[in-house]
Amino acid sequence: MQYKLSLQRGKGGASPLVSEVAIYCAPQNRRPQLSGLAVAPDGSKKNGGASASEDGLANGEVRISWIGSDPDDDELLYSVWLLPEGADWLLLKDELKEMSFTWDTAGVPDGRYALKVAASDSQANPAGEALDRELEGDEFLLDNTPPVVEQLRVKQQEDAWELSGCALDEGSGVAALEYSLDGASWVGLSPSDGVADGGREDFAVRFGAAAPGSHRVVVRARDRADNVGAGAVSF
Ligand SMILES: [Ca+2]
Ligand SMILES: [Ca+2]
Ligand SMILES: [Ca+2]
Repeated sequence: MQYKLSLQRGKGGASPLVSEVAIYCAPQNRRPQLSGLAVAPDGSKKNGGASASEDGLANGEVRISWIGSDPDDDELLYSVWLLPEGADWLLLKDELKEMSFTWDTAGVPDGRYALKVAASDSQANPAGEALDRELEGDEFLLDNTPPVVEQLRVKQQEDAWELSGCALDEGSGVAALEYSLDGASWVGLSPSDGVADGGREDFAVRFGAAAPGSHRVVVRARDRADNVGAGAVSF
């Protein structure tokens, strides 16, 4: 900054005198920053064993979180937006002061979605000088539908029994299979192709001779979004 003062003698030839110069300027508002937009659980990613309930989330709840800051330390207000596939952005929540939002997805169709968060420093700046920032996250998969276990059959094979069937999950895919015979503990079940990872997993397992009488075997399947579906067969 530079300034110049032009001084002129007043009437009578008195010499002007400057004793102090003060300059006031308002600092220019700077834009908020946003990073780290995350969605959990994300049905398109392996959960790493952490179930939704361990995050303090109820079934069908999704936690959206981000990190916001402002170089001027302005208080920020956030809004969260949802983009369903093939549609326009919808406002999920605005006027948020916290850097997370728990979204209850009950009733929201399964599918692929994108999210964005916007931060504004309008609380701390006059109208016309407020600035905002938007951050769009990766696409994520919402899957609230449990797998279906079907075509369950038990066949006698010499001195053993063979259980077969399939598990189907159109959303995030089958991630784990287990069975329980007559209410005994759950036993892991390996799908026929060796890896539980697809929209359809066939399986067949043999177990030892059951005692005479009628029996019931339950098979349960978990998808990557931690939804559990089950089927049962009596023999
Ligand atoms: Ca600011
Ligand atoms: Ca599913
Ligand atoms: Ca597979």
